[in-house]
Amino acid sequence: MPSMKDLQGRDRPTWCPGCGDHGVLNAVKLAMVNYNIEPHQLLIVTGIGCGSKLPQYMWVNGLHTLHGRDIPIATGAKLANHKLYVMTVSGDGNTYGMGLSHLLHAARRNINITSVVQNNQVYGLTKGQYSPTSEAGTVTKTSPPPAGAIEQPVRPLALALIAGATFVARGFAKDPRYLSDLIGKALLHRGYALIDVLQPCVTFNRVNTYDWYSERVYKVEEQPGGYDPTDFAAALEKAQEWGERIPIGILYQVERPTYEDHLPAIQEHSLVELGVHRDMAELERIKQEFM
Ligand SMILES: Cc1ncc(C[n+]2csc(CCOP(=O)(O)OP(=O)(O)O)c2C)c(N)n1
Ligand code: SF4
Ligand SMILES: [Mg+2]
Repeated sequence: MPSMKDLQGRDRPTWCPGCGDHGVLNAVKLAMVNYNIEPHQLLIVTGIGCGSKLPQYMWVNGLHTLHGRDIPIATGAKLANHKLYVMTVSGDGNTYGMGLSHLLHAARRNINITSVVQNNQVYGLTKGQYSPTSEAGTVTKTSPPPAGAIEQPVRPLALALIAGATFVARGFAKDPRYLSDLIGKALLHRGYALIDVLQPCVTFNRVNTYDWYSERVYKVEEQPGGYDPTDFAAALEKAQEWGERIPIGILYQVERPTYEDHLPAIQEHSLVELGVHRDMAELERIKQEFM
């Protein structure tokens, strides 16, 4: 079992003091400790943004890729070595803007990867423009007053559910222990898992602060009468609840065959175990067939 010290990165985070990303980093490490996931067993693929720098600040396999393209690259990595835990970690702009179509296809395929999304409702790295999850009316440099943002926000958990995700959850960066449990369970889950994380950006989002979220969040499993995470209709209702009350926890979890389950070529071995094809004469013969 790795310790928190084993997972310590060489670089110190450059995030602003108080940024919710510090809590997410802690939660990822805690999940690895508590769920016994060694650094060599996990690949974290990220896009571009403040949150996407996360694997640089810990000891793990990390692949920092292109804006919005972390999910297809994670999909390729998973198919090449389906014995690896593969997780994407990126912001709301990256994942629910440019990367949204990839999320929907990963969900319908039920590829066995996990996406953790640091949702701070702004583009943090590029200095605070409004993002796909900014509420209508949000005033930023790119959504000026009096109207502010004129679009309705994306409701990512509802979209993931409709698209076919088999694990849909929300965490809060202020509670890394609770979030780590969601991450650990998502990694062990067989199928596509989305965890939306309420992640305050203390520099550019002065509305959705730690206090703003703390006054609203509640854990679904603690609500009167309990909660059944296999009930799709209930999950869809919770996924759209936003404003006065914001649910966190596992909103939905069911079993369905994964994308990899349907691929005969990787049932016995992962592709990386098969090695490089070295029969040059055979390769030449195949080439000639296409000449
Ligand atoms: C193709 C492309 N378009 C735009 C950008 C500029 N860009 C870099 S980060 C970013 C938004 C980041 O926002 P988010 O994903 O929410 O991450 P945060 O910084 O808030 O963690 C944008 C638009 C880019 N790097 N590449
Ligand atoms: S700009 Fe916002 S999201 Fe980026 S490091 Fe600072 S507080 Fe965090
Ligand atoms: Mg963001």
